[in-house]
Amino acid sequence: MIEYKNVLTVCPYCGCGCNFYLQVLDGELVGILPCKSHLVSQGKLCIKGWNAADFVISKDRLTKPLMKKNGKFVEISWDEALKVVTEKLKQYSPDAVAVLSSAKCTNEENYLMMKFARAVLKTNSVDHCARLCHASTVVGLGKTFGSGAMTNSIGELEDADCIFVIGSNTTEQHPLIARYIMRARAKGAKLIVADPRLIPLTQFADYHLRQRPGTDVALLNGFMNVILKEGWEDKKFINERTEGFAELKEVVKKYTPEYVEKITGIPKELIMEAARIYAQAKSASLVYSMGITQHTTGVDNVVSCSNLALLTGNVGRPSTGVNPLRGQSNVQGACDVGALPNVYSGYQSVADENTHAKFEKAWDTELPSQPGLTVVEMMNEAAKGNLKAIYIMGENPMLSDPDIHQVKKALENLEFLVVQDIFLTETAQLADLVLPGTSYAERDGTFTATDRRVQRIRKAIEPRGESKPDWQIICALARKMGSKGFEYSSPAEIMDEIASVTPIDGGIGYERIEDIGLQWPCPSKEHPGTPYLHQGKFSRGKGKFFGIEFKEAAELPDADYPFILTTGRTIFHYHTGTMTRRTEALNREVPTGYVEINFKDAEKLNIFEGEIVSVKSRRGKIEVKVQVTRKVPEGVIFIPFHFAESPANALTNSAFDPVAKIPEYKVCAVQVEKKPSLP
Ligand SMILES: Nc1nc2c(c(=O)[nH]1)N[C@H]1C(S)=C(S)[C@@H](COP(=O)(O)OP(=O)(O)OC[C@H]3O[C@@H](n4cnc5c(=O)[nH]c(N)nc54)[C@H](O)[C@@H]3O)O[C@H]1N2
Ligand SMILES: Nc1nc2c(c(=O)[nH]1)N[C@H]1C(S)=C(S)[C@@H](COP(=O)(O)OP(=O)(O)OC[C@H]3O[C@@H](n4cnc5c(=O)[nH]c(N)nc54)[C@H](O)[C@@H]3O)O[C@H]1N2
Ligand code: SF4
Ligand SMILES: [Mo]
Repeated sequence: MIEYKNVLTVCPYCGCGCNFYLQVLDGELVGILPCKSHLVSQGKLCIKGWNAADFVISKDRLTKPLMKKNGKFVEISWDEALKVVTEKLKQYSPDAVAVLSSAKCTNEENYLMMKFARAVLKTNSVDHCARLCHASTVVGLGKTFGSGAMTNSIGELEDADCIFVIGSNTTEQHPLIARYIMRARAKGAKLIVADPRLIPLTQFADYHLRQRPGTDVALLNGFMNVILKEGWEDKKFINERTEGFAELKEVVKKYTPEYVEKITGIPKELIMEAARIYAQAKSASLVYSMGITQHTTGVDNVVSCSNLALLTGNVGRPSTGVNPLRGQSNVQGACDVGALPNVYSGYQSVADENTHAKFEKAWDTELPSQPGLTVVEMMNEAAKGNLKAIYIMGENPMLSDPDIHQVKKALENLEFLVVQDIFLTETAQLADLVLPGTSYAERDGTFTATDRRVQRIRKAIEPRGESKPDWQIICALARKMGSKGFEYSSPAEIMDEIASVTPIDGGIGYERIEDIGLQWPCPSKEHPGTPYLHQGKFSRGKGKFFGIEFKEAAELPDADYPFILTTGRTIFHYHTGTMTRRTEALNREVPTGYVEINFKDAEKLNIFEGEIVSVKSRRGKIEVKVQVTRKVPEGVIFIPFHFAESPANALTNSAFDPVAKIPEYKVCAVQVEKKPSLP
């Protein structure tokens, strides 16, 4: 009998959290249908969402555990695989092991992975790609507001009077959020975009502020200088709801529009005009992403965004706020449930004695209290030989981490590397053992979208071959290592445990999120969830200003490396391409890597559209196809990091923000060379 069904689930790509139906015919995945009733996506999807079935049924999917013997992978049984992993991991002291969790995996799996690291391996060295992404947000907004998450909801953007997009290519990277910005625009809202590149949104912007990369602190201080000079600040809000104003006022004094023009290259009139528009709007929403966070001054940039919103009273009301757009389908969730080296679920500090005692009691075991290593630190320690084994679930650092020559050295230096993925990635190829996980379409769980909305993903088809859901693999390993507390019968049961130890998720359970999901904080079963944060009171009490001085990026152009390289994404591909490059419709649009170079620079270097050039930094060199364009300004080139054949991260700098430890993906110095032509 032919069985046909539609299974409602969440898109596995970005943090917009769009819902769609997986169409299943006779047990096989045959297509995607959008979901009209979903709050955010409302029956729309971007091109990746429409095509999110292809990679699931790819022939390249991992179907059996693999072990490297004499330099080659051979298939082994699950029994053998689990035995090898447990025997190996048991050999090492807690300081010599680390775990990378995954924003592609569910909340339940991330919770289990951090529980595995802490309760079984006895280390707090658990981290994930949020470190490369919004670590600056978690630290920065934590300091100023007390909570490092998007303050408002996606839908609220539509009713803002002014939207200030800084360092977010929203149309390409959060397409279904960009829709709400466009709707606001259609209703008459003013749009300010601060971005060094021409991006689709700049066509619709009332003001495009085109700064030199890495100068956002100066720009934001410039806004605040103008606002204070003109008396446009919200005095009542500042008095009643904030602290630290005097410090801020003192610091921004010298950031006059003239001075800021010198640093950023943005004409002072534009800065003055844009500052006025933002300050005088009844409700202004600030939206940011990697253009703000991925700098050695990432935390400073985030705090500056928050300073501006506090100064003008644009927090704690609908359609206002400071809105970091979280990237991965479940990066918000992976952070929320504690896949970070310094906190348990719900951002409860590992260093806090009461929290420590609470988790020791809940999990009935001894736990480490020293915060663990972050992503880049793990690679550094592995290179030095201090870290001996890493267990990576659903990440591909061999393409996504900065300075991949170093990453390769580090991973090769390990005594034992286990990778749990759905494909044999560049990272998995270096592993001693590879465990096959299932894709999002083959298991149950929850993802948390960027606006803190916890939503259900649902199993539509059976796992490929012998692959297993990540949560089952972690549980099987933990039990094999002799640990208690990993006997779950379903993801729903894991969520109940999360709710029981995590105040912000206290009221969340599967029975409540069958339809539309719930936004944390949701402390009790009666609580309706929280569309916007900090109403009446900030999570930390008062909102805090910090006076922030501008600092240059770690590596600036010079005579040898005269260009600034900035890296990022295109709408058609996702990160290291494991999924989108196995999707025909997407590959057809952008089949290989490229470098965007300004037409004047191209002319000076005598290079042409489509030509292959070499791009070199102090760390490496790649060959890549040229796109001559106006999208980047003179002196700046852009390379997306999706492509293994021209990996941007062979060039990037692993210098990181001192507190958030996020690497500077958005600025480093490079040279572009025309290749000698054939005789
Ligand atoms: N199609 C697609 N969508 C994605 C992803 C993907 O890989 N592909 N990844 C997801 C993930 S994990 C993330 S984190 C998000 C990222 O989403 P975004 O942050 O929007 O994407 P990026 O391309 O990294 O960079 C954002 C913008 O920052 C600008 N920029 C560069 N340097 C600076 C600077 O110094 N200052 C300012 N103000 N801007 C600067 C760039 O020109 C770019 O327009 O996207 C998510 N969505
Ligand atoms: N140069 C440069 N580098 C960057 C950035 C940049 O802007 N510029 N951005 C950074 C940012 S913001 C991010 S978020 C990181 C992303 O870095 P990564 O997280 O390393 O990149 P992904 O390709 O998303 O890796 C996810 C992996 O999970 C696998 N996977 C998918 N679904 C599942 C599943 O259900 N289970 C398991 N076990 N595995 C699964 C995929 O096959 C893939 O190998 O890259 C960072 N790197
Ligand atoms: S906007 Fe994001 S969540 Fe929505 S369909 Fe596209 S990739 Fe998926
Ligand atoms: Mo990200």
